[in-house]
Amino acid sequence: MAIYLNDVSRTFGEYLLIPGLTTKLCVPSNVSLRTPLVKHKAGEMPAFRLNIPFVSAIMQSVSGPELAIELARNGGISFIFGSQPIESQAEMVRKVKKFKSGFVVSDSNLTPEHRLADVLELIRKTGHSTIGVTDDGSPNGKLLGLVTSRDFRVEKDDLSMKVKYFMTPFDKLHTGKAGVTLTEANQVIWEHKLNTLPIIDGERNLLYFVFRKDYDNHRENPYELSGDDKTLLTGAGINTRDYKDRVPALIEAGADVLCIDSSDGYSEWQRETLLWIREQYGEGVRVGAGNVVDRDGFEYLADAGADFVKVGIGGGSICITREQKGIGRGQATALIDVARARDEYLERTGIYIPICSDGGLVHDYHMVLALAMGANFLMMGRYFARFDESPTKRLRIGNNYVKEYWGEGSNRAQNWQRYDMGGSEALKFEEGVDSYVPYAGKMKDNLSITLGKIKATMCSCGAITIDELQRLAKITLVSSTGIVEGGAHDVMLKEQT
Ligand code: MZP
Repeated sequence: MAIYLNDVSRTFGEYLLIPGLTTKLCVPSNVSLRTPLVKHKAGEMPAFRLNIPFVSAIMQSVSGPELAIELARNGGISFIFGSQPIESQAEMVRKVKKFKSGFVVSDSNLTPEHRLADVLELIRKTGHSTIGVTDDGSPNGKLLGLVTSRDFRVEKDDLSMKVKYFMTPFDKLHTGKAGVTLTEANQVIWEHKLNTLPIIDGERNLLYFVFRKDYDNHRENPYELSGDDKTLLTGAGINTRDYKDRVPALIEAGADVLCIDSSDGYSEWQRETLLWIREQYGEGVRVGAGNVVDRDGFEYLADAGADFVKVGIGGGSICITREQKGIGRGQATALIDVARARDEYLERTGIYIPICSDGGLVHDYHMVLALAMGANFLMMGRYFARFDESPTKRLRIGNNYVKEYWGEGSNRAQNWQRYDMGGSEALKFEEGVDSYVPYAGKMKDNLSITLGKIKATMCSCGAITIDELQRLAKITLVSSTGIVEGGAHDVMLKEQT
C-alpha cells in the first residue's frame, strides 16, 4: 500500500511570522545576511559564504554573465545556465571572472581591413560607439587603433573606406598598462580629456577599456562577493549527461561552484555525477545537487557528497510539472521537512549541509519566511528576470514594459537534460511555459527595497542574523479568511475609484 503523508502540502502564503522581542540591538543596520553556501564541519568556516542569501536560477532567461556580475557585486551568486553548448557556457563564466569594476572587455572590435559600413553595422548591433581595432578583430588582439564617432562622417564618407584610413592609430592614443588601478586610469582620462582609455599588456594586446562615463558607477560595493584573487564569484549549472566534459571546461574557465540542475534530483544519475566529481577533484570542486522535496531525497544526496541541496519541485512561477506529472510538494512543507533532515544530519555527522529554497517566492515576505523555515539561501528566477541585467529583451506591451521569461522545461529552452528520465527516449511533453514578467529596472534598486524589508522583519522577530532568525522565529498558519484580513479590506482604494 502507498505511503500517505497526512500533512497538507503548504506554501509560503499560508504562514505568518509572530514578532519576538525587538531589543535595541535589532536595527536594520546591525543585521547581517551572511550565510553559508557549501557544506562544512560544525564550528568551522565554510569555503564559500554569500553576503546576501540570494542566488539566481540556472535558466537561459535569467543567469547570463551580466546578471552574474551584478549579483556578485551585490553579494549573491548566479549559476550560469547549462542548457547551452559547453564552450559558450565556459565563455560566460570567463566573462564574469574577467570582470574588474570599471574595466570593460571590449565587445565591439574590428580589424583595419574592415570598412566603414562594418563600423556602422557594429554600432547598430551593440549600441556602443567605441570600437577597438585589433590585428585579428578580437577583444584581446594587438591594439592597432580606435574608432569613435569623431573619426568619420556618415553623410560624407565613402562606406567602403577601410578602417585603417580613418581610425585613430595606436601612436596617437593614450593607453594604460596592465595593473593600473581605476583611480590611476581615471586620472589619465581626466588629465587628457579622454572619453576612453584602452588598457594594454606588455605585448600591446588590448585588455580593457576604461570609460569616462563609468566613473561614478564604480563606487566601492561593500557586499561584493569576490575570492582571494579579487575576481567575482560565479556558479554554473551542470547536468547528469555530459558532466565528464562540461565540469572540466567550467573549472578551467574559473567557475567557483557548480550545481546539478534537475527538476527531480533524487536519482542515481545525480549520485553518479557527484561521485565522479569527488573522484576527479576531491573536495576541491564544490557542487550542489537537487531538487528534492523530502528528507529521503536530502539524505540520499547528502550521503552522495552534495555540497548543498536544493529544495523545490513544481513551485516555480513558470513551472507546470505538477500539472503535467502530478509530482511535487508545497514549497513551505518541503522546506520544513528538508530543514529538519539537515539539522538531524548535522547532529549525526557533525557536517552542516546548507539548503536552498528554489522557486515559488513571489512576495518579499515569502523570502524571509523561507529563511525562517530553515533555508540558508534562496534561488529565484522570476525575481531576477524582471531586471535590466537579465539576458532577455525588454518589450512594450500596451502601456507596460515587460521582460521575457521562459522555463527550462519549455519548448523554447529545450533543456531536456533537466527533465531527463534516462534512456535514449526524447522528452515528449513540456514542463514549463514561455511568459512575460513586469519590467522592474535595475537590480540594485530592487535589491535595496527587498533586503530592507527582510532586515526589518528580522528585527521584528528579534534576530540580526539568519541563524538567529531560524532559532527564534515563531511561525503560524493562517486561515483563508486570515489572509484576506492581511491585505487592505473593506475600504475603497483611491486608485480604483
Ligand atoms: P521562480 O523563481 O520563477 O518561481 O522559479 C524559478 C525556479 O523554477 C528555477 O530555479 C527552477 O528550479 C524552476 N524551473 C525552471 N524552469 C522550469 C520549468 O520550465 C522550472 N518548469 O520549474
